[in-house]
Amino acid sequence: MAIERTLSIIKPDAVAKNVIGQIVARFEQAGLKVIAASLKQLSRSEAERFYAVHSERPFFKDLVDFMVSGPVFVQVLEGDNAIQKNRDLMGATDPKKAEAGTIRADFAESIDANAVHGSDAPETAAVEIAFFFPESNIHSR
Ligand code: RTP
Ligand code: MG
Repeated sequence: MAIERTLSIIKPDAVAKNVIGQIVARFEQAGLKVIAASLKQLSRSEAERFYAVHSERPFFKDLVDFMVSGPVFVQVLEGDNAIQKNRDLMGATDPKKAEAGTIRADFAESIDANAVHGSDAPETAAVEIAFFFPESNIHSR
């Protein structure tokens, strides 16, 4: 299996619930390593650019409002098959549909406040990682 990098965001709802550590522990238990991390308040412009792919969707304004509602914990995760592994740990976008034992099933309230973001493909992972972290702030180990 290929060693990959993916971008993870612990969203404002989960940061407010004080479960950063519980979520990071799931990544670590699954063999993913945190190789960059930052607690960060996104500006509106940053949230809009990060989710630009959704700019024409009806939920875009709610999504941006939510993403700037408090600090987020942004990380680069590295490991075998990291992109899919992270998506599997997260569970479905709508926590009501997320499998038991996934992060969204256990910590998310709604499709808007759904605890975590994870890159969905190698191309988006590369763009999303570069959006937040210069290579000099990433420490592979
Ligand atoms: P994410 O990008 O945050 O990791 O989530 P995802 O891939 O599972 O879902 P995506 O389709 O990329 O949607 C991005 C975020 O927009 C919100 N959303 N709301 N109300 C709705 O129908 C709706 N659909 C999506 C969610 O917060 C989702 O995480
Ligand atoms: Mg997505």
